[in-house]
Amino acid sequence: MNQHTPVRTGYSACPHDCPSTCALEIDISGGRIGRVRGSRDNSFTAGVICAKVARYAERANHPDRLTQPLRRTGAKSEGAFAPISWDEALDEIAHRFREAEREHGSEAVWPYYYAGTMGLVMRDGINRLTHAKNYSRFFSSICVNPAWSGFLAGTGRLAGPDPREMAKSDLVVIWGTNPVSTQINVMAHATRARKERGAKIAVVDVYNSPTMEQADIPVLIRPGTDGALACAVMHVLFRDGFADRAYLNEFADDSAGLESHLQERTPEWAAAITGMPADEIEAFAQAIGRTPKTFIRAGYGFTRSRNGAVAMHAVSCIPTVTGAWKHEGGGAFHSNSAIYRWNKRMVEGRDIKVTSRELDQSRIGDILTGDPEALLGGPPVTAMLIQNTNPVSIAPDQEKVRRGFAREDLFVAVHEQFMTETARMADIVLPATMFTEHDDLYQGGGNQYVILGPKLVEPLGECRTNHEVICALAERLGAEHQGFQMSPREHIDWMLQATGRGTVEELEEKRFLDIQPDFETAHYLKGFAWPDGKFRLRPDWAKVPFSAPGRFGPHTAMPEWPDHWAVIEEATEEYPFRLVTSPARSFLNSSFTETPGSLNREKRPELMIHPEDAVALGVEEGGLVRVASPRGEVLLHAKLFDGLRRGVVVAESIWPNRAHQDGRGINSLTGADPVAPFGGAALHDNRVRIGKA
Ligand SMILES: Nc1nc2c(c(=O)[nH]1)N[C@H]1C(S)=C(S)[C@@H](COP(=O)(O)OP(=O)(O)OC[C@H]3O[C@@H](n4cnc5c(=O)[nH]c(N)nc54)[C@H](O)[C@@H]3O)O[C@H]1N2
Ligand SMILES: Nc1nc2c(c(=O)[nH]1)N[C@H]1C(S)=C(S)[C@@H](COP(=O)(O)OP(=O)(O)OC[C@H]3O[C@@H](n4cnc5c(=O)[nH]c(N)nc54)[C@H](O)[C@@H]3O)O[C@H]1N2
Ligand code: SF4
Ligand SMILES: [Mo]
Repeated sequence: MNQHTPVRTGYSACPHDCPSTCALEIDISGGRIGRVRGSRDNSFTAGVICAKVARYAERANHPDRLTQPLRRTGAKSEGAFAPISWDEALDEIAHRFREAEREHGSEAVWPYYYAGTMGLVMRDGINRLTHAKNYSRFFSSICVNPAWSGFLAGTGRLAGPDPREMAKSDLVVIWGTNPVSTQINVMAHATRARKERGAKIAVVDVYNSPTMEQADIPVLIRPGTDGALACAVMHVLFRDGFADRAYLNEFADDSAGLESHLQERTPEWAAAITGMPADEIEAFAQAIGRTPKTFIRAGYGFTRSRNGAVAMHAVSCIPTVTGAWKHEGGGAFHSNSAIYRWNKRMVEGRDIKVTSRELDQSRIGDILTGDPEALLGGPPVTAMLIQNTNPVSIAPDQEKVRRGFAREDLFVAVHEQFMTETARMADIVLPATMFTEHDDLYQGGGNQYVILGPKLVEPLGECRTNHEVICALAERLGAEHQGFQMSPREHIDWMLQATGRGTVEELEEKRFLDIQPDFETAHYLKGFAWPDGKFRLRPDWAKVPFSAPGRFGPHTAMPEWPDHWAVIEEATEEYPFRLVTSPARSFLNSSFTETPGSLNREKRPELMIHPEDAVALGVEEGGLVRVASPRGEVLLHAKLFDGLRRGVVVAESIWPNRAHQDGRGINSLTGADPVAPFGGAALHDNRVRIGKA
């Protein structure tokens, strides 16, 4: 930054798909952003942000940012494009959408998006176009469905104790999440508890993650076995008198039924499934039993398995057995999504009557390759608009995804900040603004703040916002709704007012709103969110209040009680290893794979493998290995690592496909078969075989 240009501070929120949703303070000088810091005034962010966003100037001011609309000139995926004007680009998209509709009906058009920005206006506005045109709807499934439905199965509500209470806990159990890499603020609050009150930190993971390295109680298990671990913990809690029977009688549906079900779920039983020695399971259970203020921070990672919803429910039963929900600094927290209750009528056009099918995000490979079942018996998808997501890299069953995008009869427009691997497959590429270049409104999934992210600098080059693109297409396509006539700021104001949260001017003044529910509500002291107020130890999945177009996967075979549900992709003789694709610290899904700071730290795509397994395979440190699953194969460099159970391998992800030697990325290995009961992708649940390349 030029030292002679004055620096001012802009206030914003991190727009990325991360539960922390940090409140930011951004240096601005000469129309560009510089250093980014976490806000100290925001009590959840508390001055802490991750390194990749602190270096955001690298991304915002990157020489490879898209700055003008482009039209493909060569073959699909060749990457040859020529600049065109915005009018030409938008006219062509509208023309192709109309053609698709004329040929196959409106459902042939599938607007596709995800959470590359979490701004409520820029992310969700695409649904208004979908609704107004009765295009195929988007069933969002890739990230949260198993986790959210699993949590809801017990509590009935997707919220919990104030996450800042971690600092007041005596035992913080970080379960199936790696906050050092994926949501740094959790670590900040947990380590405060350790420093200020001598609290212990337990970490449940499948490898010695950067978070587990800091644990007082490391709980290292095999992937997809969290249900077994939770059952054994509860077995010990009942057996050794740690169950709070008075609490259970008042607040749970059938604790006697659970207790008898758990009779045989002993630590020895769980040891055989989890790979964790029974005495260590005992010690973990004893720590939970002896510590009334145990705070379980349950993440997403352990739910990205075919039994993920069952596992999340099992984990959420633990504080019900001990009654930890009663205490400040106790209970279980996963997400606060239920507390926001936004009125999205205007932004999403929810008042429009829609009859179109809902296509599953995670099954984009099946959908684009014409699987009749995935298409729900309807017409093929022949036209797409894609915003804020990079499916060619991040979606499961990548071989199919790539075959789908290569179809000559498929028209694709991608609105992006960078030439991602999805953009390279597009017919039209549109340049998108970054969060500092547009107005938006954010909510914290892992906290309780509503944060305003106002436009701070002018858009780079010819970049336009998602909202501008949606409104411009609506006009060309004759889509009508009041929401297309409003500015982003008007949308923010409307949503705030319609939800009873004041006005945009007021929020501008305050920067953020703390909407933490009162203690009694957050801790379920007035009962859980079911008609009888009782936590469901024995879940009725048909009644779980999760919005989905149906039930999927082997949902009719779900266990009656918390359990190890053996539907995971267990290793076989042909595929003797279990592969997990844990998030890399310096990437965020496929974002930040373009910034030098992140690339320097991550170096190259690797497979972490136990040294004894490596010896057995004749694989050496740094050697190239070929990893194959029933769906595809990938080349990775071996990294010998003893912080894993034997037979488990981890590939920190998501590298661009082209970073792999033969251009095939990690999701060539992962599957898109839906997780029961409400869909989702089992990205960490893969059987693989490994050989020297
Ligand atoms: N640096 C970075 N930050 C990110 C992301 C990223 O890619 N990189 N992604 C963002 C997104 S979209 C999300 S949804 C959140 C997700 O954040 P988290 O809730 O942290 O979930 P994951 O990141 O999917 O996985 C976290 C951990 O779960 C472990 N895990 C995998 N399988 C199992 C299992 O069967 N049992 C147990 N106990 N552990 C298991 C993995 O090894 C990993 O360490 O993070 C966000 N933040
Ligand atoms: N193997 C494996 N695969 C995974 C996961 C895993 O753990 N392992 N994690 C899964 C999870 S949890 C998720 S959520 C998905 C996430 O996958 P994606 O939703 O695809 O997330 P990103 O890869 O971050 O891509 C977001 C894109 O949005 C663009 N973008 C950002 N802001 C804007 C904007 O304002 N406008 C426009 N037009 N574009 C914008 C960014 O440049 C970026 O290319 O990946 C999933 N895939
Ligand atoms: S921790 Fe998450 S929300 Fe906070 S700055 Fe980093 S990516 Fe953004
Ligand atoms: Mo996610």
